[in-house]
Formats: sequence, structure tokens, C-alpha cells
Amino acid sequence: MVQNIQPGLHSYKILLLGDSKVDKTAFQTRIVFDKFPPKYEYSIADLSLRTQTILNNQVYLLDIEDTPADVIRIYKTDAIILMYDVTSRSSFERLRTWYGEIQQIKESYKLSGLRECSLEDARVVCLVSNKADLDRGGDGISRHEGLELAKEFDCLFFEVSCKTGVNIDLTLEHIIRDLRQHEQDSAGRFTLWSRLRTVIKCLIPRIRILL
Ligand SMILES: Nc1nc2c(ncn2[C@@H]2O[C@H](COP(=O)(O)OP(=O)(O)OP(=O)(O)O)[C@@H](O)[C@H]2O)c(=O)[nH]1
Ligand SMILES: [Mg+2]
Repeated sequence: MVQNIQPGLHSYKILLLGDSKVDKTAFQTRIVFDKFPPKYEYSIADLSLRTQTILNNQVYLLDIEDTPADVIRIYKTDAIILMYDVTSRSSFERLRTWYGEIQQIKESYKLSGLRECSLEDARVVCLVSNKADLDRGGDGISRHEGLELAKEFDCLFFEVSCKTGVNIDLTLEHIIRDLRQHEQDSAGRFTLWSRLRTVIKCLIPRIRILL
């Protein structure tokens, strides 16, 4: 069937963050190549890979950035996915600290006034629980715990398996929808503020200088 592709391209950068061995590389490989890496290799540097997907007849370019686990570094990005391994409580518990650090980094950039370094858009968009194909074990993370943390972070939540591919497409689809919605809301807020400024300027010429 020939699809009626909408004009215009939307491109989003998505950063993957989480402890070592939570599947950041496997997640990126599954999204970009639809494959599961045959063996584990410790990531030593950031690696961004681009992929293209079509949703609702609209083309989306996605830059998926895999990161090493040791240091938390965030830079201009549209979204952050926080990941944990469903069998590893430490990888889950560490995420609260990471989330706090993300907020701190964003705040310090904001205070510095360096607009080009602004990380305001770097939202935690999704919490991803990996290795759904494995038995959680006694100390594993329940779905309820995952959902509660996602509520705390005010973000989406999905349980996936990079090995079997389960829920990968669904997760990506929901993330794209969320990013698109956020983009539209931001554009709406900007337009509203521009209109408001024009009205205020016309009505009260005296405060023109302040605006
Ligand atoms: N059972 C199972 N194992 C997985 C799955 N995804 C990844 N693994 C395994 O988990 C290990 C870690 O996967 P990676 O994707 O390399 O983890 P990472 O987060 O990139 O790790 P670092 O590069 O060290 O930060 C590898 O041995 C993978 O084979 C999955 O969905 N199910
Ligand atoms: Mg890796």
C-alpha cells in the first residue's frame, strides 16, 4: 500500500542513560538495526546512531545516543530515556540519584544564562525496564515499582526485552508521540506569548520598553 507521507521532517535526539549492563547498547542496536548484539561489550564512549521511522504518515529522524555508564553527562537533547535491568535492584535504585543529578545539571545551566547550552528540553521522557524475558527473581523489580517510579519522574513506563524485541516498537511509538505532543505544546505556548506581547504593547505603550 502506498502511504501518503506528510511533508516536513521531525527530528529528535534521544539520550540513553542507566547503569552498566542495563541494555543501553542492546536497546540502541534493536531500534536501529533490529538485531540483538551477539556478545557484551562494555561501552567506552558516546555513540549516536541515526534511524528513520514513519508514524501516522509522518517521517521521524531519530538520533539515538548510547552512553557509557560511569559518568552522567547530558548535553543538548530532546529526551532522555532512563533504563534499568528488571533483575537488578541496584540499577533501579540508582535512577533516583541520576534523576536528581539531571535536574541539578539542568538548573546550573539555566542559572549560568548560557542559552546555547540550555538543557530545558532535555526531559526524562521514559523509564524503560529491560530483560523482560528473564525471571525477575526474588529481588527483581515488580511492574508496580516501575510504574511508581515513572509516576515520580512524570514520564512514560515500558517493560521491554531487547533480546526478543518485545515492546520495543510500542515504546518507541509512544516516545515519538510524547515528543511530538511536547513540541506542539511548546510551539503553542510560544505563539500565545507572542500574541500576548503584541496586545500588551498596543494597549500599554508605556511598558513597551520593558518588553
Ligand atoms: N536476557 C536478556 N539479556 C539482555 C537483554 N538485553 C541485553 N542483554 C544482555 O545484557 C548485557 C548488557 O547489555 P548492554 O546492552 O551491553 O548493556 P549496556 O547498558 O550498554 O552496558 P555498558 O555498556 O556497560 O554501560 C549483555 O550481556 C546483553 O547480552 C535482554 O533483553 N534480555
Ligand atoms: Mg553499552
